[in-house]
Amino acid sequence: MAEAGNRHFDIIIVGAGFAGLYLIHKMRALGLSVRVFEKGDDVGGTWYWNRYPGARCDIESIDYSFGFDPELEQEWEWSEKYATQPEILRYAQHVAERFDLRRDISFETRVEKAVWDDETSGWSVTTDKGDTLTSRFFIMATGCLSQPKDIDIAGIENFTGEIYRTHSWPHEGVDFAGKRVGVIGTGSSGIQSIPLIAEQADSTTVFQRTANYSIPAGNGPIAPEKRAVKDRYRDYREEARWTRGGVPGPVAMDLALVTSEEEREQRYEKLWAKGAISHLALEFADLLVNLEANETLGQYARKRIRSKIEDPAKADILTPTEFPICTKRPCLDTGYFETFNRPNVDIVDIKKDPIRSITATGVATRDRSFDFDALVFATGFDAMTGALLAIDIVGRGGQSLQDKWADGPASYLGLAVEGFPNFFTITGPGSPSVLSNMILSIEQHVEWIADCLDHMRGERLDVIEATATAETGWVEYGTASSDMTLFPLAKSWYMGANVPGKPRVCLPYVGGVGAYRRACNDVVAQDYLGFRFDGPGGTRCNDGLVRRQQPDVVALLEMLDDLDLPPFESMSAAEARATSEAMSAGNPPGPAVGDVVDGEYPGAEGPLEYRLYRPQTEGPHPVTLYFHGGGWVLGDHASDDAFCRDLCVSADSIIISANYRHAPEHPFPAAVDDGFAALNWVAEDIEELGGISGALAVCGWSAGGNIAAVVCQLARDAGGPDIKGQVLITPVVDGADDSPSMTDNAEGFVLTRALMDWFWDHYADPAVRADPKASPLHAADLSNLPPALVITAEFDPLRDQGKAYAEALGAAGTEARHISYPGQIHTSFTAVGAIPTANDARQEMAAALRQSFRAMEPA
Ligand code: NA7
Repeated sequence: MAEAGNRHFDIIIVGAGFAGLYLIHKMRALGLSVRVFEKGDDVGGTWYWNRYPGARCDIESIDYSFGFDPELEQEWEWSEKYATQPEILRYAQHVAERFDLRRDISFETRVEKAVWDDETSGWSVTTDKGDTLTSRFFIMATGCLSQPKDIDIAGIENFTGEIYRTHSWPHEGVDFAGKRVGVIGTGSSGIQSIPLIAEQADSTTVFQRTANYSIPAGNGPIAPEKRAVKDRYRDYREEARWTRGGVPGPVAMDLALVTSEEEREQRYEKLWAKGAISHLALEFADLLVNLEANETLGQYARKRIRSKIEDPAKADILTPTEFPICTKRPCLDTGYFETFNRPNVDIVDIKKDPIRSITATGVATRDRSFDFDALVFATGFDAMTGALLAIDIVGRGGQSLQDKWADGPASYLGLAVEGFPNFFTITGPGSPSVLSNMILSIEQHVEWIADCLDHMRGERLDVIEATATAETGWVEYGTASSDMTLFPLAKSWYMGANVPGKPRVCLPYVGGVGAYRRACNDVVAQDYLGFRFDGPGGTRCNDGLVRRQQPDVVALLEMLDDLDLPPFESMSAAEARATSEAMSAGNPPGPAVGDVVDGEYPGAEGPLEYRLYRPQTEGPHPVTLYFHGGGWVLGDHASDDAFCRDLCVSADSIIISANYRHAPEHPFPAAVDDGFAALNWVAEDIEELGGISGALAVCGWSAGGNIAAVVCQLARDAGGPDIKGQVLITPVVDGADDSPSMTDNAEGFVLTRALMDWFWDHYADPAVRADPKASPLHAADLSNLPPALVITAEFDPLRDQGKAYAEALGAAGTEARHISYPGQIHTSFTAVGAIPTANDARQEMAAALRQSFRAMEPA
């Protein structure tokens, strides 16, 4: 090897793309010795290999560039909005020269194997040159889209013409003039190269399996406002670090589904004019989570695509329909669809007329045969895991990474793998990687690793390894995050679906770079939570999960944290009501129901409002009387609107949300008296309300759960009305609760202990809190009550009292079921749309109500 005899390094790195380059720079700054192995003969990684015509970045260059060095970012001038491959390669070369990085790189050298050695606490790394070197740390900077997918089309060896692959294009370029060219693949690489190939070639035939969404790049000189970013680059980069995709820009909180068609159209027009994909899916908050919302953008995109293609038959083939927009990487193009208006350019739909094989002279489909002088394959990559698994990496106890990942990649934060000590992956699976501005994500990983190694040195620790608990927790968190989105609906390389036999899991973390960075920082702040260290400084491990709540709950808590609102308990009741109303104003709407009627019912001491939700199905229906949450102080009959709609649809029941008098103006027992009055009114008028006589259940959330539980007891004691079932959602049932859940969740999560105390102080004097009408858990008799479903949340101060109530009901002979939902908080269940991970719980509630009503049907 070139580097005079040194065979041991602190760090061995694979890959001299942007990740490898920055790693050298950072590791050197720590005084560590580094060796990079790179199979190409120069730096640049993906930008070294992908030299096909039209290759460009699809993130604007002002963003897609290093932010670690203020001088570098000022001295480099990008010539266009989206730089071409040669320009980006020149940039990588400039970085290598500026920081004198090449001297630590062995080019044209492929790493074949790396084995962890427990004896020496280090890695032994073998290259294709037959060298074996050792290092303490081994870092994969191999890129996410660097391992080409095998060509899975029969007969390629028969073709006698020229064969080109976009990912390893000849450095000298290709002249297609006078040639008949066939192109297979219409992802980014195909969509970028086809217009330029078609400009030269005699004829171009494109074989398309799946039509793709693409928007016009509108490339050209950098817009003045974007260029002005250089004047505030430091702040701009910092802003980028906390975004979704690593590019600053507006992030809408509003929803496509509640925006008028005209406004949506205008906003989509602007998006198209901007020619950027970084914020496409962020235009509305529901585009990536709701199919119907997504379809509004999909429809718009299809309209724009069709409008460019003259031949309706070609337009039919080229218009994408098979997956929700943005669940496969959307493309940016320059004249792609217009290219098909050339008479010598054709498109073949190989879903309808599949390729049988490559022949000596071209391509044979089921129905036709085509002759070509050249074939171009733009068939993509074995994304994210391909390059990692292409090297035989063997960890502790002889376990290979291939074996460990046989069912899909398991990684802690996409950075480290349990069983593989002192091993890091830059932008590995489980990190935002390909869903982000890659350079920004690379920088974050490199900096995290550098800080970690510095920490280890300071603490005299030699070995770091992710724990199984932390890794499993992160993988589950990643899956829960992607399951909330539409990504799993597409057969995309994000999901591993492009490579036959590859496990189908969402490879990148979908929560965005800001949320991800917060998680990485939280790991460090908690003494490297989930990592085990070993060395002269001792053995240590703070094991645990960095994210214990469900991803949507985490997002909500982080959003509330950012709002930095004063706590409710520091406000007057009026201020708290106003704040609560303002906060729920932008809540996602619930589903459509058949009818919504507002009216008044006779409360205990005068008329009170109610809102009735009627299903779309034909009536009459069973009726569920619902009591809203809000600690007896906040909310009203309309405040849980989305939840009531949802319950109405899924339980196929009329929901009557009855208001009750609130504290402190009307303290205990006003609310429960009104609740009981509402029950009597509904029972009496049930048929006029469109209900089925006798088919009556109650449901309530939080303080409303308290009211629902109490009215069941009052009805039993009064000899009626008859209630068929009760669904109690995180109910308040004990005014004297001091259980572990009260203490564990005292400081969080939305409902704190202090807030619960504040509610009680407004509602009921301590002297009366033990009254079963205030604390139904304290009733002397809990028998003969309606069958109950009690829903509790893991991170709720009220968790243990809800559980205690279900147990006490059961012990007294009342049919009672309790379900505790992991990772949920007090407010999860009624937050329809905002907390999709509580959908299962909502389905359980609806099923319980349906069961209560079914129980009354004759067998
Ligand atoms: P992509 O986006 O994976 O595109 C590959 C294309 O090749 C896509 O249209 C595939 O169709 C098609 N393909 C793959 N295998 C076959 C076979 N066997 N027969 C026919 N067609 C096939 O890769 P790119 O290189 O374009 O882009 C990768 C990323 O690089 C891109 O997202 C940017 O981030 C940069 P399919 O859609 O699977 O039906």
